[in-house]
Amino acid sequence: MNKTWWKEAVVYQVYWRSYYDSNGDGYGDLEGVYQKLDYIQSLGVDVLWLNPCYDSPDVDNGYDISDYRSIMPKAGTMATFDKLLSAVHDRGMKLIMDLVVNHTSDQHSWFKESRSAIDNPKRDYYIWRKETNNWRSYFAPSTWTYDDTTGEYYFHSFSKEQPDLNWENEKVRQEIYAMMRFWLDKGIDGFRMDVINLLAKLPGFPNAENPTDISYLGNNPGIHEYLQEMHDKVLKHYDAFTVGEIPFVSPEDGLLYVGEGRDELNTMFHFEVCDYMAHWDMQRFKQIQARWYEGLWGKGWNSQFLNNHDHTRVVTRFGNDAEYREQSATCFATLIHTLPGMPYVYQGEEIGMTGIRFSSIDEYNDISMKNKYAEEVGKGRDPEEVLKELQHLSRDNSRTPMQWNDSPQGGFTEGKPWIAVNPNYANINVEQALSDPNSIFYYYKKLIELRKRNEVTVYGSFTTYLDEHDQIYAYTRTLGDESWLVLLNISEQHATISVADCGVEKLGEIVISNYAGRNNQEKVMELQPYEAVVYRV
Ligand code: TEU
Repeated sequence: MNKTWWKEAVVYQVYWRSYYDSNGDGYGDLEGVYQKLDYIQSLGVDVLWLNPCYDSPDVDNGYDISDYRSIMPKAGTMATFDKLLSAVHDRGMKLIMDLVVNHTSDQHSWFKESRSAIDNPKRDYYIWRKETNNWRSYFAPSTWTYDDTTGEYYFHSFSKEQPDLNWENEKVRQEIYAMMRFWLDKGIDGFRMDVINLLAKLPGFPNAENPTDISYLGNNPGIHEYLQEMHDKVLKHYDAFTVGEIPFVSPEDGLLYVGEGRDELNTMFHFEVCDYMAHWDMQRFKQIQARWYEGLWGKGWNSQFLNNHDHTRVVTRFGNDAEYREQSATCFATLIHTLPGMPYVYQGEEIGMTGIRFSSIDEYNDISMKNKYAEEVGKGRDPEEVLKELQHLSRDNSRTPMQWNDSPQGGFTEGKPWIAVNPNYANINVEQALSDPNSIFYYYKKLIELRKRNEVTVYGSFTTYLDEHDQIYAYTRTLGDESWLVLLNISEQHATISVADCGVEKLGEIVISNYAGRNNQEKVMELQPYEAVVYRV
């Protein structure tokens, strides 16, 4: 298997607007990220993924870009960006940017020109039609919005403020490739590519049999030609790492995007867990991991993550953010850092930050949730019932500000935060974590160190045991004569297992564990709630 730097890397995702506010305007900013680089570096991560900070009206928190080559004022200036990039490199880390090229903001100059007249030279930078179809968008009941000026509809996979670019237009592709070179020439180390499999549209926009299954938005004919052209015109000329955000994809299709030799992307995120598993389901998770290992191992590279800026924090969604918060946080961390694929740490995950429940829709910011709430209440449904229904998976669950200490606003800002700080900041914060040698932070730090010192967690084969067990996830990673056994009790109940059922005769040294007192002499083990233990065997 080809060894590369990015296969051995751990990525830390920085949602800058919620990271640290350096100027008291209530928003995190790039200067704030710069000031926290020593903290980030101390975790041992290799790559920072910076969510979009390009100029934007901020309808979708930066995923509606109005100028790809300037920095959003609330984030800072290009000079600050350059300072941040240089400081990341000085610390031996890399920085990847979010590439959002399926759509722009409706305030982008391209769209303003395109919508101004039927015969405007930039008209077909976007997708215009006289009639619509029955497709839903991610953030609206229809993918079409009527534009009075020219009496036609334009297409948007997300909100009406995010018109899709027309990738069939070569001029559009050239504009995007030039923009990518602009950022790569500044020295960034690659891109996280936003819904990159949506670039190609289903020819003719036929009505869908089931419009609520929006998978018609992705993986359409032409997508691989676009990505191979992007690789040929841009990526192959740089040492650029790429990870594609790829919803609606199977392992077989995924291989078409990340297969070695396909000359498209290096790695990907699939969403079989985060988009379709609202709560923890061990059997389903095991089956997903088995299919993706079977589909990609030795041929392409996968990612491992359980939360990000779009998905509720792992301890709240899949673990236990009360009695077993620390145990479930470290149990899931062990899972993510020992499964095959590249681990992603979402800011705050390393200190066990939790999701929130705001009591009013007015406290939420997420356009996806607010649009859905308006749509459902607009049907006459009880607002309280709709709010309760949407809270669990609201994207704002993971967007509350980073909790630095127990001072007002968790030390995030001296001003009024753009979104409320989780009230539990007084006891869940970085300062507390750094002062406690047994904190979640130091457990993450140790996991990341272990990955750096032991290639078995990166390149080792993956064999599972106790497959029918609903609480225990047991698997080995093996590379040459080095083999690790990972035992995870992903449940609130105790679970008793026999070591012999895990394919090993004798346990070796304990590599890492989240409970004290475990030894390697046991033949039968009673694992505690959310206990994680890794042995050399
Ligand atoms: O997200 C794509 C998207 O719609 C996700 O929310 C989806 O539920 C899943 O995570 C991928 O299937 C990207 C960005 O991450 C998100 O923040 C943006 O709002 C969206 O694209 C539009 O750019």
